[in-house]
Amino acid sequence: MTDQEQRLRIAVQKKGQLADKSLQLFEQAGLKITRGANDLLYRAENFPADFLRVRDDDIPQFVASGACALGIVGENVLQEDWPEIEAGAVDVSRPLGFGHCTLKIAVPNEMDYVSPADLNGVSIATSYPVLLKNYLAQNGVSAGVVEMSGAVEVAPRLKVADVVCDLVSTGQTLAANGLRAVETVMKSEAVLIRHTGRKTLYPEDLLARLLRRVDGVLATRETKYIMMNAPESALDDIIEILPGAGAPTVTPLAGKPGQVAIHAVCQESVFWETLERLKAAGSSAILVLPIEKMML
Ligand code: PRT
Ligand code: ZN
Repeated sequence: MTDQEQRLRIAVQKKGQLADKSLQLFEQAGLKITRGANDLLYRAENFPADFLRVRDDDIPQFVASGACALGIVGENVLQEDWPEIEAGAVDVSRPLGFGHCTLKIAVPNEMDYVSPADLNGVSIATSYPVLLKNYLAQNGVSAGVVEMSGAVEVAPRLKVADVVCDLVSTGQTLAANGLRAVETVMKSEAVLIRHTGRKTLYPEDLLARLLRRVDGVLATRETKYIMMNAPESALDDIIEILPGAGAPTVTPLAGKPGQVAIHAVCQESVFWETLERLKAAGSSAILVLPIEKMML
C-alpha cells in the first residue's frame, strides 16, 4: 500500500448548509483540521485523514468510486443519485442529526389545492427530478417536470413552471415567494456515507477507529450523566423514571443508613419534568451533567 492509501479521504461540502457542521463533527472526534492553502484538500494534523471539499452533488460519486472512504451528504442528494450509484458501492452508515430539511411540493398561494390529483397536468420545477418523479408515480399523478439547478422558488413567477418541488427548512423562502407547501416528498438530514465496493481500499483499522470516535460524538449529543441521592427503598421507582439509563451505579452514603447515591448515564434527553418526577419519588441533590467524550 502506498503512503497515499494509508490516509483516509473524506468528502465534505465545500460551501453551503452542511460545510461547517461536517468539519465540526470530525473536530469533535479529536481531529485537528488545517484549513491550509490547498482549498480543495484540508489535512488532519493528528490523524491520517484528508478532507476533499467539493460540491455536495459530487459526494455520492466520490464515495461510490472509492476516491473517498467516507462522505457527508444530505439524504436527499444521496437518494436522488441512487439510480446512478453502482450497486453495493455505498452504504449509509449514520444519520448525523444536522442538515434537517424536507423536500416539499409548494403551490402559488392563489392556486386551489386539495390533493395530489390537483397536480395532474401542471408543470413542476425542481432540482430533484428523480425523487419527484417517484413521488408522482406513487401517487398516480401525471405532471411535467422542469429540471432546474437552483433558484427553483422563482419558477412560477417567471412562468417557467406552475408549481415547485424544493427543499424547505424554515419555510421563509417559500413564503417570500408567495408559495405554500402542500405535500411532503421526503424528509432529510445529513448522513455519513461509506465506500463499500472494494473493502480493502482503505485501512479497515483506521476507518474503524474514526467511526468509533464519530459514534462517541453522536452518542454524547443527547446523553447526560445524572446523579442523585435517594432512599434505597425508592430505587425501583427511580430506575423506572430515568430515561434510557440501563443499569445505574448505586453506592451507600456514608453515615446515612438506608440512603444511596445513584449515578446513571441517560441515553435520552433529561427534561425538567423528569427531575420533578425523580424529586417526587424521593430523590434529592439531583445533578445533570453533560458528557464530553464517550467510547462505547
Ligand atoms: O454548492 P453545492 O452544490 O455544494 O450546494 P447546494 O446549493 O446544492 O446545497 P446547499 O448548501 O443549499 O444544501 C446542502 C444540503 O443541505 C441539502 O442537500 C440539504 O440536504 C441540506 N439542507 C438543509 C438544505 C436546507 N436545509 C435548506 N434550507 N438545503 C437547502 N436549503 C435551502 C432551501 O431550498 C431554501 O431555498 O435554503 C433555502 C432556505 O430555506 P428556508 O426554508 O429556511 O427559507
Ligand atoms: Zn448542490
